[in-house]
Amino acid sequence: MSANETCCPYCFEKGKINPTINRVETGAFHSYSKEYVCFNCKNILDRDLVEKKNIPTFSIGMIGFAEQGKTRYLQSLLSFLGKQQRSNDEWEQFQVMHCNEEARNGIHEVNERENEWSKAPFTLSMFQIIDMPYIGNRFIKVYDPHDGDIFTQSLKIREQAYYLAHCDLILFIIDVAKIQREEKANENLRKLLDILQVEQVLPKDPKFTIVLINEDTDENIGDLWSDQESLQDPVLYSKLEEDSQVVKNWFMEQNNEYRGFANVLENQFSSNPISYTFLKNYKDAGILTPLLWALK
Ligand SMILES: Nc1nc2c(ncn2[C@@H]2O[C@H](COP(=O)(O)OP(=O)(O)O)[C@@H](O)[C@H]2O)c(=O)[nH]1
Ligand SMILES: [Mg+2]
Ligand SMILES: [Zn+2]
Repeated sequence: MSANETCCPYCFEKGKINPTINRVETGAFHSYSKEYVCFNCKNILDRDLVEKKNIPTFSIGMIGFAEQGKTRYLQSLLSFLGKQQRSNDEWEQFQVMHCNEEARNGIHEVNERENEWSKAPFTLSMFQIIDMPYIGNRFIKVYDPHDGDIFTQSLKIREQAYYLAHCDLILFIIDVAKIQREEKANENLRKLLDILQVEQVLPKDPKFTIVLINEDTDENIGDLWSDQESLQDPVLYSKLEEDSQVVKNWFMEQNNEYRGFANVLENQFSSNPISYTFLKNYKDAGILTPLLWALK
């Protein structure tokens, strides 16, 4: 892709996107607004995304069975970042800027714009983080599927999870308490690995983060954030890896099926180490761990 080309975050077509200049009438006055519209899917693209090529973009694709917390995780991440921006004691310069309606409203419903693309099987939430400790500036795109059942069926994965191929990080959300109550849980996990293999919907060498959620527990599995004085603790990164290993071991001890799943994921799908994180509630800083891990 050449420097003046853009990869549309909605339809993934690459090309040069020229601005449209619109005359805006306000009473007796008028002004001009500049807008970028994708030549293929006609979605309006955030101006910064097109113009500020020097800010790196990072894409996150959600995987997880229905009702496991994918959408809730994303909503919680956005509200956590919003809270960080409002608090004035930590992350002083930090800002989060929403680049589309979906990110702004935290809504994750079918896009209602009148175009072909509105039938897309996922919601894209785009935002820009500015002066985040450790990370700096980034555009973040998060792809969240509408239909939670896509990850149990070959055809659906092929037709609907194509966004995964364009992601830098695959975020696998597993609600541990919930999945254990499901009859077909182990079978579904195994099936998913098979489908991912056959359908080849993953990017070449993805980063994976497994987010294990259990709101019912009193246990602390991994304690990355519990003794964290501040989010700016300089030793945070050195603890990330350690913590991930603790969570991974715990996960693999739960049952043999999980052990097999973790091993296959590690051996077949990525040469990057797979990171694990444990979340007891959606409000604490643990929600950030996958971002810190992925963007370091
Ligand atoms: N999306 C969402 N789900 C919530 C929220 N609070 C509780 N939940 C529950 O969290 C569970 C996971 O929902 P969701 O994230 O939509 O699952 P998904 O199918 O993996 O996207 C469901 O049982 C929801 O009812 C919230 O604020 N947003
Ligand atoms: Mg959802
Ligand atoms: Zn497009």
